[in-house]
Amino acid sequence: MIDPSSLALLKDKKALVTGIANDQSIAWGCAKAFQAFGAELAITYRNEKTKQYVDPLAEKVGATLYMPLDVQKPGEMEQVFEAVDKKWGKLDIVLHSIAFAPKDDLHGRVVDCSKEGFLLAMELSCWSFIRMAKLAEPLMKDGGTLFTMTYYGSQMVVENYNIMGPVKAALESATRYMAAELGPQGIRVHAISPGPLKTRAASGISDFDKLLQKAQEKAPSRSLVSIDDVGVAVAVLAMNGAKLITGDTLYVDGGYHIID
Ligand code: 0WD
Repeated sequence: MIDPSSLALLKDKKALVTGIANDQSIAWGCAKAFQAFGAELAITYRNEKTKQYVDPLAEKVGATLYMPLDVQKPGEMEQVFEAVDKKWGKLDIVLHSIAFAPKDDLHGRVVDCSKEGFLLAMELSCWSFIRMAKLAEPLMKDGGTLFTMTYYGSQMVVENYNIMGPVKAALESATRYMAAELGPQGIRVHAISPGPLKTRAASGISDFDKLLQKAQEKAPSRSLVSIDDVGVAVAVLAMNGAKLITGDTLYVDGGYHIID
């Protein structure tokens, strides 16, 4: 018989999960999987408005730390990492699942985007991951794993993805550089590229239903991905057994990206 505790492959690991907006969020799928494999969780919510949707979720997974984090607010990220340090004195896993672009810039051509919109999208969706890695580094004393969420629109021109394409391309490149820089300390850095999922963030993209339909028809699996599919894949990569995988963009898309 299998001893269930032998399956707790993230036992004793401390994980910080950011970017849960509600129970549809990709970050929620990851939090559930981390917890199922035995990790202890710190969870952040964006602000008082979104807190009500995240409260029951943080409770469900028994989050030890529960704090606000708006990556645009100066000092708030530092406070989160200080609290983690105080509580645990170490950190094993960080999940960055945050993206933002102003509506006008997201809905227009890349050629037309404003400087302010471009810089804000880059700051919140890309630089915030770099900053998170910087703050996590001293806490990842036994090595660790940093994750961010990206999308295929970084590699190919996906209709309506617009300005987020170049932003995600920068995020994937930052992932490679940080993986090279932090690798000697046993810190791995992954960009996860899920297929389209109907979340709050996705509702900002025009004709998203068309994207879902195309994904289902074209992917070799002929199925859409769920947040649980993404969560389990991410959790597996956080396990010690995956210690030599780093720096890649890993697709959880039913194989969509290999098909012409
Ligand atoms: O199809 C999709 N949904 C895909 C999403 C496919 C591939 C990748 N992704 C990416 C997104 O680009 C993003 O990086 O996954 C990540 C998570 O997105 P999600 O799970 O699809 O969307 P959602 O549930 O809306 O979570 C994104 C959250 C925000 O939600 P709200 O609605 O509260 O803005 O990103 C967070 C926030 O929780 N967020 C921020 N968190 C802290 N500070 C900030 C911020 N300034 N801005 C957004």
